[in-house]
Amino acid sequence: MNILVLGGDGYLGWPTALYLSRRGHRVGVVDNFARRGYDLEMGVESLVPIVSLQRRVRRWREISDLAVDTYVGDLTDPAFVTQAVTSFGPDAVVHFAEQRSAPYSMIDRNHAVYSQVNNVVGTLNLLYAIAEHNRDIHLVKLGTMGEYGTPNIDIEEGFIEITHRGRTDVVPYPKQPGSFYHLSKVHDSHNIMFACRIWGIRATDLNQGIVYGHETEETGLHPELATRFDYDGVFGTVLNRFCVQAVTGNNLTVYGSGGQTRGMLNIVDTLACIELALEHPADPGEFRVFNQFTESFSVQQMAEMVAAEVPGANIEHTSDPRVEKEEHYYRAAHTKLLDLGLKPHLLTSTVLKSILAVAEQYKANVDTAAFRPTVNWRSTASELATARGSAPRAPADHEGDQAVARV
Ligand code: NAD
Ligand code: USQ
Repeated sequence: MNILVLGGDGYLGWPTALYLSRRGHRVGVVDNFARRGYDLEMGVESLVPIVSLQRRVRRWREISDLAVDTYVGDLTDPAFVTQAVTSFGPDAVVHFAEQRSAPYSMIDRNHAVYSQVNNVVGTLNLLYAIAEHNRDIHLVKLGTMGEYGTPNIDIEEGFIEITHRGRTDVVPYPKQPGSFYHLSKVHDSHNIMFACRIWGIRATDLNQGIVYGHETEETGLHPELATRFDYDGVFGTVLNRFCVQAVTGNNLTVYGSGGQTRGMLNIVDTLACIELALEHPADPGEFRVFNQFTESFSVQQMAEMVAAEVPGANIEHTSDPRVEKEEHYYRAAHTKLLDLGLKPHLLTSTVLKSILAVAEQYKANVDTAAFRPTVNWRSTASELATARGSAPRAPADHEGDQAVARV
């Protein structure tokens, strides 16, 4: 297949691009380097050093003899999106290219507006480009389990059958997300579902849980193929953060009581799920939803699992900077990808040891000040807003790349 990977310079997009390239697909990568810009804005860096996209792509070609096309630009620019889609001619588009941090979206008004415009407008431009260029393109879009929130009933995969006053219908599962970022994914889902209905587009919305881990078969082939590893209080996700905190002798920061329960998956399963969705495309006009996670754990359980691997590691309960339920019911369906053949890589002690080993290898790069949670949901302007100003910026240039489009 010809597969265009949007957000292909990011944590998940880059390993996905390599994985698909190695499996014989023709791969193109789209990115505007906004993620690298957030690092500059926040004053943090990936724990594991990453080289520029162009250098990554050159290194991949040397190692594999496989080419990856690159398109540097911003999805909120409709002309760029149309040009990338028409010139690459994809059979499928895998769309990772969004601002993905809940805390970042909650810094202040400008960051909330930026996150929603970036994500919703980018996706809308993509839907138009697909509708105008080729309605047969299969859109595989990264959503989030956080779209559902934590209702007091079982979570279904996208849709729920409801009987109301004697009549029955199947409707989108109610959404109660917990940040302006998570809300952007809900808005995307509605727009994609509508586009499928009116234009006959085929789309798979992957409501993914929290991803952990770092290395994949392909990224492990050379240090210049490494993907990013975030551990800071804004972009670091919980399990990866706990691993870095543990190996650096810092407390594992459980927010509140730690009863917050989330669907989790290994980064290698993200790649497998994308491949399964691509190999079994949605039908024309179909909007389908897969819940993409393999296990669920409470934050407290994850902290205890990590602490058990690192002698002397200490768990600290801080007050929760977010507005979320600290204790709640959680049972979410996730059978559709298993039915397609997913073989989960579960969170064993061996897997934890491998993430801890990455953290150990690069611990000299850790800025311990970055662990601190700096964004509070209850406030309309966090300390980051006043300390850093509020206009997110993409870096202007990366090793001679074309200038990136506006952010
Ligand atoms: P990431 O921030 O590392 O990667 C996203 C990439 O998209 C970045 O390289 C960024 O520069 C690019 N991008 C953002 N806006 C863009 C725009 N307007 N135009 C072009 N490129 C743009 O994030 P990630 O962790 O790889 O996540 C990828 C996707 O998966 C996101 O949509 C995220 O919401 C979703 N997701 C991630 C996780 C997780 O745990 N990491 C879990 C569930 C869902
Ligand atoms: N948490 C702690 N301590 C920490 C960090 C986080 O207790 O040091 C808690 C948070 O309060 C939250 C949970 O851990 O209850 C998860 O937080 P997170 O930052 O790991 O994940 P989240 O903000 O939900 O976002 C991440 C990705 C996002 C994706 C989402 C999937 O950044 O892109 O959409 O996971 S899901 O959670 O299923 O919505």
